[in-house]
Amino acid sequence: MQLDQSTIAALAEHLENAELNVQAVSKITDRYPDMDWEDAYAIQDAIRARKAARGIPVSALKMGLTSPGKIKQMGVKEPIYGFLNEQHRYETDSTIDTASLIHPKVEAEIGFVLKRPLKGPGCHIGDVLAATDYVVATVEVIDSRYENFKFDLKSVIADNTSAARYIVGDTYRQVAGLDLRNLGIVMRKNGSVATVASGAAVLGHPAASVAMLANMLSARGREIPAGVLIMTGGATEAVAVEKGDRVVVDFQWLGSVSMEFA
Ligand code: OOG
Ligand code: MG
Repeated sequence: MQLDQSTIAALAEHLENAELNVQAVSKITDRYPDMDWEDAYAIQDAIRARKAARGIPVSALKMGLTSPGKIKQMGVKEPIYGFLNEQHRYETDSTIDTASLIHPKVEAEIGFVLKRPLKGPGCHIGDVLAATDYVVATVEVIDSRYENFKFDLKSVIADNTSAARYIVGDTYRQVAGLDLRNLGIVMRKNGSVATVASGAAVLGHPAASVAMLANMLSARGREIPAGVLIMTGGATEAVAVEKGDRVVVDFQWLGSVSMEFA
């Protein structure tokens, strides 16, 4: 750790205020170039604690930067994790308030829910599939609190990995017999195809993203609890949206997720 506790608390407040005030800020590594990974996750944890203290529970865990599309778009190469809150969960066919977001983008993600907790290290795809209760189609709305959506890895980890909203489909499937690598995903914006992907875009197999999360959490003495939605990361590059847009994502045999930005 390079930062002291009061700096971590101040940066958490600064970034959460940027979210709550819908106001972009400059990336924090400009001011704290020596901050390290532990500092970055400590700031994220402090944001999580601020929300918990106001009675806002975590409802989903997320991985980010797990596909070639995302890595190429953002120019940052390593998978990262963050969290999502219950108040930011929407069901498919919902309307999202665009004015409460700075510069939103949408990402198609495969979601997992476990029937038992998963603890690393050494977790692999087989462990994840054996522990999975069901998979579900999801869309994440990301919204970096940084100006122009530009950041480095430490800044984006501290900013809770741009987490903002998520929309969950209504088709739940058990994994036995499913070929998640060959799950075709088609994202349409206002009727035109915006981007396409396959499940394999996410670290070769979306379950590998869940395994990686368990292994990353174990380094900090944590595990993935049962029953919590895990978003495995955008399978494609993220697509910018604005007021008036309608997005529909078809997940081949996993239903579709749609939303309108108002
Ligand atoms: C960071 C969050 C990435 C994903 O699914 O890859 C993410 C960002 O691109 O702003 O949520
Ligand atoms: Mg995402």
